[in-house]
Order: sequence, then structure tokens, then C-alpha cells
Amino acid sequence: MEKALVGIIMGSDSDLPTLKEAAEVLEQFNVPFEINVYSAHRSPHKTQEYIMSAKTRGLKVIIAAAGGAAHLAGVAAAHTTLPVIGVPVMSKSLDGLDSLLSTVQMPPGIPVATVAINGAKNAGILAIQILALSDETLSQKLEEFKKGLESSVMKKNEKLASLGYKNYLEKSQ
Ligand code: RP5
Repeated sequence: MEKALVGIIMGSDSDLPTLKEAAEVLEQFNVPFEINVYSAHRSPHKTQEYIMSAKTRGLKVIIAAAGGAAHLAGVAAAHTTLPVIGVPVMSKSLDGLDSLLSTVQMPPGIPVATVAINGAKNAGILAIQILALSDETLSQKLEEFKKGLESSVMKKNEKLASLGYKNYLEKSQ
């Protein structure tokens, strides 16, 4: 098995349905990763150990996700110089606004690159973009990925032009 380059950590297994999108995009780009549950609050010592050993174990990027009082990404960033991407997970009481603010509002000196609430797919893509800085094959794959996005937009325009907006809406329902 290839050595993981990206470490995905989440505060609870209840975050996994959200985080699977990060794992899927890393798989799509053949980027080796590891995925674990580590809580900033429920397992602080194990979380610290994991983060502090991440760089020497060969990880290049950390994706850290949590919901509610979402301190995991910030705690991770406090313990490593690896880039940390934070994913605020949608919470039950405040629709993820609590998670977003807890993840994004870091003090100067300890950045967390925070994606949207439940933005796990973008977290995966951002991790790939970081890795692609020193990996030409990955960089080419990203170019192809972006071309794919562009052509899917243009296909929508072709469909819109041929069907008209009313039929387009009916066919999309
Ligand atoms: C956070 O609390 C986790 O990241 C999760 O989003 C939230 C709820 O955790 P569980 O009670 O479902 O384990 O620490």
C-alpha cells in the first residue's frame, strides 16, 4: 500500500457521511490518504499524538472536520506546520454556522484553510491542488478535471438552447 499523503481526521464517525466526499475525490485522483476519527475534546492526547507525528510519517496535508464547537482543525494547525484544511460540518442546532465560525476564526499565525459548511469535496480538491505544486502528473489531472467542469457547463447551455428554458425545467424535474 502506498504511503498516505493526506490525513483526513474528523471529530466523530457521525461526520463520515460528509467526509466521504473528500475521500472519494482523493481516490478519483489516485492520491493515497488515511482517514480517522480524532476528537479535539474527547481524545485530546491521541489527537495531539496523531498530528505531531503526521509530518514525519509522510503526510503533506491534513483535512480536519468537525461540527458544533469545531476546534479540531484549529488544534491540528496549532501542532503542525503542514497545511490544514478545515471542513465545518453541518450541526443540528445552528445549521453549521457554529462549526464554520469555530473553524475559520483562527488567530494570526495559525491559519486554517476553511472550506464551506460540508464542503468536503472542495477540501479534497484543495489538498490535491497543494500536492500538485510538486507533482506534474497530478497537475495535469487537475487541468483535465477543470476542462471537464467547463464542458459540463457548455453542455447545459447547448441543452438550454435546444429545449428552451421551460422544457429544460420540466426535463430536470
Ligand atoms: C463534533 O461533535 C463532531 O465533529 C460532530 O460533528 C459533533 C457531534 O458528534 P457526535 O455526538 O455525533 O459523536 O465533535
